[in-house]
Amino acid sequence: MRRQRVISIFVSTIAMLTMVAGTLSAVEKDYTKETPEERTARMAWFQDARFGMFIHWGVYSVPAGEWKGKKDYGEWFLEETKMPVSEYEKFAQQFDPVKFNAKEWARTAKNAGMKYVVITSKHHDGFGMYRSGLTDWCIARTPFQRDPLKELAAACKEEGIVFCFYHSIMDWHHPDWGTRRAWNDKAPATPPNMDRYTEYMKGQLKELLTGYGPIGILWFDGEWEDPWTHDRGVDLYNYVRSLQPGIIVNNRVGKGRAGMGGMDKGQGVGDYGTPEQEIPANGFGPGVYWESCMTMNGHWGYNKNDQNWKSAGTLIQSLIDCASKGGNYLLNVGPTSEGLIPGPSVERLAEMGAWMKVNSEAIYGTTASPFKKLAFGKCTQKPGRLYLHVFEWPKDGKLLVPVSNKVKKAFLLAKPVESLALAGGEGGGVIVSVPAAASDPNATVIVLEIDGAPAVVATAPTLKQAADGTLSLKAAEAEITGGAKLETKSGNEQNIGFWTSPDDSVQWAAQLTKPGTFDVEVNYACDPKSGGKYTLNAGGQKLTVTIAPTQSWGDFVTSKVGQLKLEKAGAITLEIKPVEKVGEGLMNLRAVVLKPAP
Ligand code: FHN
Repeated sequence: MRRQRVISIFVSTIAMLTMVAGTLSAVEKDYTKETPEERTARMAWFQDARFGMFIHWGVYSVPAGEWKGKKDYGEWFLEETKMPVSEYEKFAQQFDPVKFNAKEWARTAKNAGMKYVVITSKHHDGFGMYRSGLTDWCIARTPFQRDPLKELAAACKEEGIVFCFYHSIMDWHHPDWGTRRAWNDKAPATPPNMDRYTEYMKGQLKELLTGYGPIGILWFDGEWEDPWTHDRGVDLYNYVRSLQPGIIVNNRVGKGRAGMGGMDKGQGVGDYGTPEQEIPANGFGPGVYWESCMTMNGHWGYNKNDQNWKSAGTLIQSLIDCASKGGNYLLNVGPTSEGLIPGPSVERLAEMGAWMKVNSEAIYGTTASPFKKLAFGKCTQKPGRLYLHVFEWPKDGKLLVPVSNKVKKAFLLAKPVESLALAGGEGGGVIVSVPAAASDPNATVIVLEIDGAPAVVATAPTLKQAADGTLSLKAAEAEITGGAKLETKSGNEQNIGFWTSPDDSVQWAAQLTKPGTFDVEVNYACDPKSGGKYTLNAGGQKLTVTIAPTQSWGDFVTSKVGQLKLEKAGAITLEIKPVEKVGEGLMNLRAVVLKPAP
């Protein structure tokens, strides 16, 4: 008997020492040092998923964006009203989402074709959207005596959706956050203490990462203020990974993010880039992970007056655009204080789901397009298959695809049994004969089954002069190099913006059949405090243009900037390059038009 007791004490001691050693090594391990193979394996589900739901939900949904006559608030309500924190806290007593139905939310995401959900566990206002044991500034202070994150975690699990948290590093409510707000009347007289704050934040993250099951992504935000440092970011990255080693952490855990462009400016920490409210002009090649997060209207948090909803077509084409560049699309909903996802959001998600029901094969598990630019739309690919997402349906029923591969079969993804006729394109490429009308006005997918890796060929430019000799070059038809970006504004008008560096440039490749002398007109907008100079080059000639600012970034005018003598027919490239920038950026460019000079 005595011998058995000794053995069982010995075994349990070994077990306890192993567990402690394991925990210590987990906390001390530098997870940033994983092998490329380990990283690829950990990122695999994210790379394949391509499409997620962002949820910004908090007590800021009680005022619903409106306060004392102003109607443009969202989740930054406390910061923008600068109301005393003690006043803001009263919204918690009014937050009672009696209509919240986690299963409904999870089904809405699933039916839209979304593979993961990222919900705010804590936004900048510091309010915990779960029952925290570390503060009563959380759901426990509301009449809603349940835990919405626990319910949503369970519902997502049931629907096979990866559950993820958004957690703000910056905390306007906590007295120890380094940049304390003057209106934080609940803070003590003692100065903030970032070490104490970091321990508090780690404590809440431990609650979230040990109490809500496997978490796919820790989506940090609010890293930009000075009290947060790169070193704190590395430490937090390792802490989070020590709790769930397989978790993915975005690049806002540290200080490496290059503004709203979202990508790492070098030596950052975190697993992927986070462009916000924009889609990069080009992808970043294999092994560089990124995800564009965007709103459906103009707000992240619920704003009852904001009815400026993007169309379902715009949302579908944004998803395709991200996938065609090897990135993910994280599309936001801002639920009400009653616990409902706004109707217009639900409608658009249902339309996206109907498109995904037919075409998800062309999104999930695909990699970036082999083409720099396609005149008719975008492309995604899998080994042996090109998925052509056609936005502009060819009027002549002929789709020119610039590949020289042997095409074994071409078909509409919506009608895989009907093969489409193929022919060789003049000057290379393959011509696919397509039905008279697109089967989906938002985007119709044509599949090319090809032998081997895509062999891209240069083909004759598709931009051509009109019958009167006018050559119109639109923003969406440009090939963009550097950080400049194509933006879709309300009314689906598109312009190229974010020209902030000399490396940013745009080019149009066009076919000139009617040479001559042309007046060059530019349709652009430029904030009064911005602008600068650019060169416009074509046919060996160069115009240097000084920008005359307009009323605002949204005030577009057409200005004649000079003349070009293009005396040779054939392919031409027109390029615009910044020479010097004043203020925020060069301009928002909608179009360049070459009109035959009188
Ligand atoms: O300040 C936040 C904002 O409220 C929102 O959460 C977005 C979404 O990513 N991120 C920050 C702004 O860049």
